[in-house]
Amino acid sequence: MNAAKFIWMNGKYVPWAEAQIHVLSHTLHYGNGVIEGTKAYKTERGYAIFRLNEHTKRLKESAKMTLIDIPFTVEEMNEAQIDLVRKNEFTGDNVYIRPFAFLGYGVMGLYHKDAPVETVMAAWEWGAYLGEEGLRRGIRLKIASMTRPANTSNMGKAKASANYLNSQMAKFEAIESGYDEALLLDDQGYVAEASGACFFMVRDGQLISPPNDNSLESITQKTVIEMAKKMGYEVVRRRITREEIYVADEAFLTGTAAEITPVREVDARIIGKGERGPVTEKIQSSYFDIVFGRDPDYDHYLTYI
Ligand code: PPE
Repeated sequence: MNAAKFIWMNGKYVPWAEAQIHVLSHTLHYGNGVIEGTKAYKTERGYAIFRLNEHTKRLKESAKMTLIDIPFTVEEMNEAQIDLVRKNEFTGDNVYIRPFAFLGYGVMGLYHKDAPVETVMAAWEWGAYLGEEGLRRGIRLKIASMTRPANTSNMGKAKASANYLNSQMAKFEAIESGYDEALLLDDQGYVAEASGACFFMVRDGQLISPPNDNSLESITQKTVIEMAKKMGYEVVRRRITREEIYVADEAFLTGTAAEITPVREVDARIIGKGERGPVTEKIQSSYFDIVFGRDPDYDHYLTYI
């Protein structure tokens, strides 16, 4: 990864190499931690963080869901992220911000109430999540053999570290099988989400994305829905089964890191013409216009540094 200069830990700036923790930190053993993934883009007016407040609010909400009491307000954490991007003196187009909270050292055993809560904001330069070529040509997606955990046994709407074991296993299986990314179904067999992004398909000019019944409430998905409607597309939220995807005209993934990544193949079925489709291309280029500050209609989503 690309190291940066400073990491914000519990209100103080620490040099990158010194941002360390004890090996007996609670979260390292039992997995209860919460993360965010937020992006700052280099616009013509300097760096701007995309939908900062929504991301920070989601971190607070994830923590509430998993019973972690973050001792900072959303406003304080927003300020910390703005300051962090400034302090690190980045130069590239893409900066990824990873705010997170975890349980530190001092308590063993599952009951975590007395474990200290550590709050951290890190940021580094991170380019195309699924590759530059993936953004241009599209990626190959594999439906994972594991499903997302059912809502009766997990909290998929928390961006909780623990949820990423499932994502990791699915992603590994996809890559090992020669694909780029995994798509997970829910326990009923309907599309839930990709290992680290949400799913859209285009059929007969209509954009279809599953409801967030068993997925993160994705901020990029919400942005794409708003954009697509403004662009005149019909957007439908409904359940999707795997065979429908196989005959879709186009498909793409959305996420802070994945941005708008076209899907050109799913489980050995070529999607559309096997390249980035025309609707996907329009959505993708409009998204980049928004995050890079080229679309005044969405300026309210940008926090300039
Ligand atoms: N689902 C999952 C499971 C997920 O991890 C992400 C983001 C999304 C949907 C899309 O959410 P949003 O970013 O709000 O549109 N995944 C983050 C982590 C990626 C990583 O590998 O780390 C991200 O994109 O930042």
